[in-house]
Amino acid sequence: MTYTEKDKKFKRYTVTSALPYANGPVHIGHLAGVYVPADIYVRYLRAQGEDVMFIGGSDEHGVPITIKARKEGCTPQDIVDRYHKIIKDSFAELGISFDIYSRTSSEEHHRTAAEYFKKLYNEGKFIEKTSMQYYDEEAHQFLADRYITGTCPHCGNEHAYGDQCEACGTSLNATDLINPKSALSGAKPVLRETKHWFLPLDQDEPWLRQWILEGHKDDWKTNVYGQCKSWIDAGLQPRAVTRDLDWGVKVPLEDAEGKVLYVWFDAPIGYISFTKQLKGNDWEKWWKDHDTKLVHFIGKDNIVFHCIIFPSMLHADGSYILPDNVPANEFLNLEGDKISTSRNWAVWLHEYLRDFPGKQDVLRYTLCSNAPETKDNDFTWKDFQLKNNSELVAILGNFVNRTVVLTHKFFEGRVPAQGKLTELDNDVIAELKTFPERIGRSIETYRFREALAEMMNLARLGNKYLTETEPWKLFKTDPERTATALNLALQICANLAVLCAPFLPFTADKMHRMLNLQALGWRDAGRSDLLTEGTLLEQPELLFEKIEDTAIEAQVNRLLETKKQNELNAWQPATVKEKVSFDDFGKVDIRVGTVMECSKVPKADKLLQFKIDDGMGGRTIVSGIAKYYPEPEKLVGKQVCFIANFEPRKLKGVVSEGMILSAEDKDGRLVLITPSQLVTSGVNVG
Ligand code: B3M
Ligand code: ZN
Repeated sequence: MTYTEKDKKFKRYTVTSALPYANGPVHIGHLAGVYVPADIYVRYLRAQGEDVMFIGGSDEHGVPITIKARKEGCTPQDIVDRYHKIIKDSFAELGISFDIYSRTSSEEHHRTAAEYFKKLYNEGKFIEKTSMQYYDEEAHQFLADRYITGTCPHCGNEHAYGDQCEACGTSLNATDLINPKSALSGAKPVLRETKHWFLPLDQDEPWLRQWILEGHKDDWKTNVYGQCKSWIDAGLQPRAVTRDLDWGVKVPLEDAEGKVLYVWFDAPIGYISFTKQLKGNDWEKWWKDHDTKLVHFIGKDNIVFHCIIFPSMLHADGSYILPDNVPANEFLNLEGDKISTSRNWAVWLHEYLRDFPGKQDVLRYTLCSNAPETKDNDFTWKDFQLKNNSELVAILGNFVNRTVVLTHKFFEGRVPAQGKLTELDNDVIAELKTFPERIGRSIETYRFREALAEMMNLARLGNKYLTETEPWKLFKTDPERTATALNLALQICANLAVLCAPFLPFTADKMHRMLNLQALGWRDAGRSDLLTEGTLLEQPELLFEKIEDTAIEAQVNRLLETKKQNELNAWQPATVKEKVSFDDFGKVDIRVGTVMECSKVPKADKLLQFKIDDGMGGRTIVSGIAKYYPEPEKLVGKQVCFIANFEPRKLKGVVSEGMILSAEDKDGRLVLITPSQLVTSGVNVG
């Protein structure tokens, strides 16, 4: 029995988390937005004794996967096999407690998705339409979704995709793009006729309006509700659910050669097909019984698919329940910049687990306490370190450690007796009682940051109680009072072991072991007799360790390196300057000279001073290339090009009579321009 149900008591919960595309590993943005909150939610419900099905899996279709395979010269199956394993293993290691983590390339999924389509087709739920689609005549292929790029008609972004502009978030049709270009060959695509099946979303508008805009005004998050409202108000359009591609679930019709289901049609059916894959399970009760509460955890870019398109598919079938809530989060940025797989600007889960072994809960804690619940948020490594050192170590770890250490010191590790209670004790006991409901209410309303903060407040209460009772000072004079104080402190520890479990499951396990605590439910929490007198505790074990600056610097340096690399990759030749006439060009007198002497200009680290044989008695030229030629004497005898009629200038006290030409490479390095064969000093260049 949970705390916030108004009129309806559900018998069970089906909780889904967005299926990550298996074209890359999972990063902290995915975790903070979807998997950490979903896992907290289901762990909490299980602790409440609820019947829960937590579904996850890899989304293994869609154009990004085939594009990646093409780039790497392997098959799409190779790509999804590789990333499905990395994703699945890293989720398991982080303690994301799926009941099943499957994949959309599985046979059961293909069968389920094809049958789903076939049923709607047979019942006449689709419109069949022949339309003009972009086709690449060089690659002999239709260009669905990301196979086509161009300029976004809404914001002018030149790299928008055929299905979406990532700069402004608008979802697009390929034919909306200005200057469309094939991502396969770069060619300008042509329009060709092709037949597809469309879900007539325009006909769904009345019930969607009623169900979402009237029915969920108060319980759906404002960002989710707002997006739905603007979609519906803008007028829904029929949406194609098939594509001309060869990677995906084949369209189960005879006249559909070379066509597959649109990835956003098949992927959400994955939630259903994965439920079916759990053996010995009556899958239908999780999807068709109105006493089941369906909740989808997703990121904000998936809202329309989970609130409008998938519900329309479920509604078209007619036998399914609809989601009760879709608590979508905003985005998490990394060190002030948008997380990006292609720019490698991310903290990858599998790399975190490698670099910080045993610290799963630190990441879970940081991501939850900073989750982008109502607005985009930023992850920084400094903040990660701070949250660990001054919250987990200093508040929660410190309280539990002090309590267990003192119990060992004064009572041989056995839970001491609770004697006469003081007013302070009674206040603490009364306050303790309020935590399970407060935390539970926040979780049930998808306010996970608030819930986590409340849990930490209980640890703060524990620390305050220890500070006020000072059991370490009391033992000599008042062993009985010491016993009571430590007993109560231990009861707070036991409560923390239960209440921190949804957020910090590894820490909760450690605490259960250390306190010799049997498995307890959420409803047991709040009590001050969870540990019985005389129970022998295990040796104290530190719950968290300080994270040193060096570990943080290593991560920050890796990101700086990535940034540098990205800048190099993004390099493009400068735009060509305005045209000049032959006569104008002729005004610049460029010549070849031979280096006679070369040395650093004293007190100017950037400058080299050249003595050049210019065939006219020699001249001095100063050039700002010292950084790139650390041994200037080695330039003697080399030939360089210089501007002979450059206005003389004084640089650091030396008069420079010309300018030596060099090329600036993309990393900013300057390289001298030199003739390919020796020529006479002083000849013209032109
Ligand atoms: N794979 C999109 C995404 O990762 C997609 C989610 C599918 S959920 C059915 O953003
Ligand atoms: Zn745009």
